[in-house]
Amino acid sequence: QDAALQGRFQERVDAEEKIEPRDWMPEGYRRTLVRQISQHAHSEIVGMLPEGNWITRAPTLRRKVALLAKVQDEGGHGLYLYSAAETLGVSRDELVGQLLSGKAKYSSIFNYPTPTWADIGAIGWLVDGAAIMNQVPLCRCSYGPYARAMVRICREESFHQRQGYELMLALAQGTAEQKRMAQDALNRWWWPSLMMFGPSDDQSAHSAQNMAWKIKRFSNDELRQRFVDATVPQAEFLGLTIPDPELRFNAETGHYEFGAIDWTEFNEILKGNGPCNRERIEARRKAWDDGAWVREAAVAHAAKRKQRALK
Ligand code: FAQ
Repeated sequence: QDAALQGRFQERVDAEEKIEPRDWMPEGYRRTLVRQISQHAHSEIVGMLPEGNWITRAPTLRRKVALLAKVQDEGGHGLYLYSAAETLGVSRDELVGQLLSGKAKYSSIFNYPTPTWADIGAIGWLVDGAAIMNQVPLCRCSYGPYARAMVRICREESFHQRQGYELMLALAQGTAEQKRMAQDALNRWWWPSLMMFGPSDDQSAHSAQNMAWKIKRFSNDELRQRFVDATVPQAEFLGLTIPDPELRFNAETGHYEFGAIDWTEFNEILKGNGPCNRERIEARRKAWDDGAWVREAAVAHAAKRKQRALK
């Protein structure tokens, strides 16, 4: 019977029908989605920290308002994504518990520091740029609640990316010192941004099954290549240099070829040994502890309302 259900499920996926929370689904499909959606949600929430570092120090009111709105959007993305994960039968408390205990992963990129204002530009341009490349295909993910959440998220990410590029443009066209800051930020964020797409295809444990289930539509390497092809001309327009001596355009393939990624750095970050891993988790634990009174008050308020309704 299970084989028949599996067959019917795969037919629906192949026919591009959306799978909804109450539909039958293989246990592996459910587990994979919980893993990916919750990691994605954690990334949004932890991703608020590197930029949050600059809200109080943004150079103008206009920049401050834009950054505040962007970081707030990221909190919102985290919440839609936790809600999408909850439709698969896990609770938000369980997922947050996995983040705080160090069991759950979040994107490697958020373990790097943001020492200068130019980092805010580089994050918007490169990190949101990479996020969009990876996430636009997720709007067609076979799981309905995740696909629908991604539509709104991608629209907002697109604004975030422009915010970052415009900031980089202002720096690149500014004083020599500002241009130097922009180049320094590009030097530090380029390779980590390429790592965001995940391990190379021959090392990617989940890709083949995820693509058969139409959770992923393109492989990690395909998306990484698209990102490089889109971003190199943007760097040229800024008058900045991509920190890769092996980068060159191949006129025959129409793609940029790039140097080898340092996977040791990536693996160390995944093991918790990146420059900011400990700081990020500590910040989230503190936020959880400091928010205890809000959760208690919300529960007490809900209980009171229920009591009143019974009277
Ligand atoms: N960091 O077999 P695969 C954002 C793990 S954007 C850490 O290839 P899969 C917006 C992977 O989980 C960032 N871990 O896995 C923003 C797996 O480990 P596991 C978040 C990584 O799932 C911008 C193992 O390596 N975006 O937040 C990373 O098929 C600015 C093997 O990998 C998403 O999460 C990594 N970079 O493909 C916010 C998008 N890459 O679970 C604030 C949704 C791989 O077996 C500011 N996710 N791993 O222990 C995806 O598309 C996929 O999950 C991939 C990985 C592509 C990330």
